[in-house]
Amino acid sequence: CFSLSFNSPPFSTNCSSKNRSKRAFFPISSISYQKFVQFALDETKLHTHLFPSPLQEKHNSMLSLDQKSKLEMLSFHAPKIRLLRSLNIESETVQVLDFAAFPEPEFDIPIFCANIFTAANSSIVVLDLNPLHDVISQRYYREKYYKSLLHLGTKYAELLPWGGKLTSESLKFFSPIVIWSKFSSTESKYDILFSAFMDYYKAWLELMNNTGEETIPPQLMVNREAQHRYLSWRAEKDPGHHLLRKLIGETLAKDVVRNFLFHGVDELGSKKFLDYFPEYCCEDGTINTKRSMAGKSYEHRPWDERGEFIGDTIKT
Ligand code: BLA
Repeated sequence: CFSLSFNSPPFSTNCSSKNRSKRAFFPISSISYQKFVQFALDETKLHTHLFPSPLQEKHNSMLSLDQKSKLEMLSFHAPKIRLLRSLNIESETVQVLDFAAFPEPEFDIPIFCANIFTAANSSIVVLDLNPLHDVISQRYYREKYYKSLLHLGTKYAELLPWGGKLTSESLKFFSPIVIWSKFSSTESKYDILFSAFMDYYKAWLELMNNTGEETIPPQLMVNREAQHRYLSWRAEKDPGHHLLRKLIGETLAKDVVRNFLFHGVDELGSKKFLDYFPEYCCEDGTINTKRSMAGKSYEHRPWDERGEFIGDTIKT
C-alpha cells in the first residue's frame, strides 16, 4: 500500500541519537514526500494555470523490477513554466523526491530544485533555486534574484546544516541560499524539511510571478543555452541515476532521465555534454564515467550571510 501517512508516526521522537541503539529502526514507510508535491501543485494553482504535460502519457507510474518500490511521475506546464515535474519513489526502505520546475527560456529565473533521498539511517537533501547564470562572477544576476532571499538561507543554515564535501562541479549549479544537507532520518527533520520546501517553493513562485519576458533575442538564446547546459549536467551526472538503474534497469532508467526528468536535453540545444564539460573527455572521445574530475571539496558552506562566495576558487 502506498497511501502513506505521517500523522501518527509509530516511533518515539524524543530519543537522542546518543541513547538510540545502533540497530534502531526508522520506519521509512511512515514518511512520504507526496505531501510536498501536493503542496507545490496546490500552491502553483493559486498563481497560474497548470496544464498536464504531454510527457504524462508515457511517464506516470511504474513498479521496480523487484516489485518492491513504486515510482510515481507527474508533469505539467504553465504559461511561464516549460516543465514542472516530480518523481516520487516509495518503498519499505527508501523514500525519494526529485521535484523540479524549469522556466520557459524567455525567463531568466532560477530553476526550482528539490532532491531528497531518505533511507533508514540517513537523508541527503539538495533544496535550492538553482541559478540559471553564474552567481559567483555575475553579481548583477545574484543580486537580482537572491539578495531578497538571503534570509531563507540563514533561516535553515542551522536547522539543516551544510552536508560537507561534495562534487566540486555541482557547486556551480547551486545558489547562495542552497540547502545541501545530510542527517539522520527523524520526524523532526522531516517537518523542518517540509517547512523549508514550502518556503523555497513559495519564493520561487513569487519570482515566477514577478518576472517579465526577455525581449532581446540574444538574451533568450543565452537563457536557453544556460538551461540546456544545466540539463546536460544533470542528465549525465546526477547522483540519482545509479539507484534508478538498480530499480528499473539501464534502458528504462535512461529513458526516465533523458525524456522525463531532464526533458529538454535533446530539444533545447544541440551541444553535447562534452561541449559544455570538456574536462570529462577520455582519450577515446567518450565521457569519463567519474562523477567528478575536480574531486570533492567545500567541507563548509562556501557562501556567507551576505551571499558572497567565500570558498576556494572553483577549479573547473
Ligand atoms: C548524493 N545527491 C547526492 C549528492 C549531491 C546530490 C550533491 C552528494 C554526492 C556528490 O557530491 O555528488 C544532488 N547534485 C545534486 C543535485 C545537483 C547536483 C540536486 O549537482 C543539481 C545540480 N538523489 C536524487 C535521486 C536519487 C538520489 C532522484 O536526487 C535516487 C533515485 C540518490 N543522491 C542519491 C544517493 C546519494 C546522493 C543514493 C549518495 C550516494 C552518492 O553520492 O552517489
